[in-house]
Amino acid sequence: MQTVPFTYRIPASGETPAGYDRHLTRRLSSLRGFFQDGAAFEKEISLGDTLVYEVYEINRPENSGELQTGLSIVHPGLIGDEYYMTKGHFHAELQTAEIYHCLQGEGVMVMENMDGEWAVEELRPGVVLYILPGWAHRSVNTGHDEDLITYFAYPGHAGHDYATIETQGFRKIMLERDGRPCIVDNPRWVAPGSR
Ligand code: S6P
Ligand code: ZN
Repeated sequence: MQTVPFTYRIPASGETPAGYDRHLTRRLSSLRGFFQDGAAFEKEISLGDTLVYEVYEINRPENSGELQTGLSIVHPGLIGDEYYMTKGHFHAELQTAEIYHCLQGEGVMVMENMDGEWAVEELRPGVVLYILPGWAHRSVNTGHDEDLITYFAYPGHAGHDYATIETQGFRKIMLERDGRPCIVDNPRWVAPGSR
């Protein structure tokens, strides 16, 4: 890990990210149960364990004086009529914010908090999204051919709570209707406490 100030690069369009410490890949097999249409998911995975999204991270200590930063790349695709997306999470240290800067592609961030509020914000190149503390977030690629690429930064000690979203889902999901992205109530959403 670096012990003096350092630089790294946001790759030019089409370039493979270089100089990052970690490269995480999320394939269909790691997303079983996340999409609405189970039959479409099984059909798709029978054709191959497709790469859905990737994360390139800079490795920093997990303390509040540090920042965790990197790139998130969601590939284009659909499972049934639901767009490729990240798992989504709350931060384990709930009251921590996050910044996303959209670099390429078309997408949205689906968000909600523990008070029942939700929000969906468009991600387009140049847009900076400030996610308030306490809001779960999931990026969704609503484009048809292009990767959705974002640069993120969040407090070093934030950590991740994936279990809450894995159990209850997000209140809203993004489906394609007549070729366009639509925000739809999640029919499988489970109210906290009713499990
Ligand atoms: C981490 C930050 C991103 C996501 C990445 C993948 O706090 O929000 O780096 O980790 O976009 O999403 P997920 O939900 O699989 O972590
Ligand atoms: Zn996050």
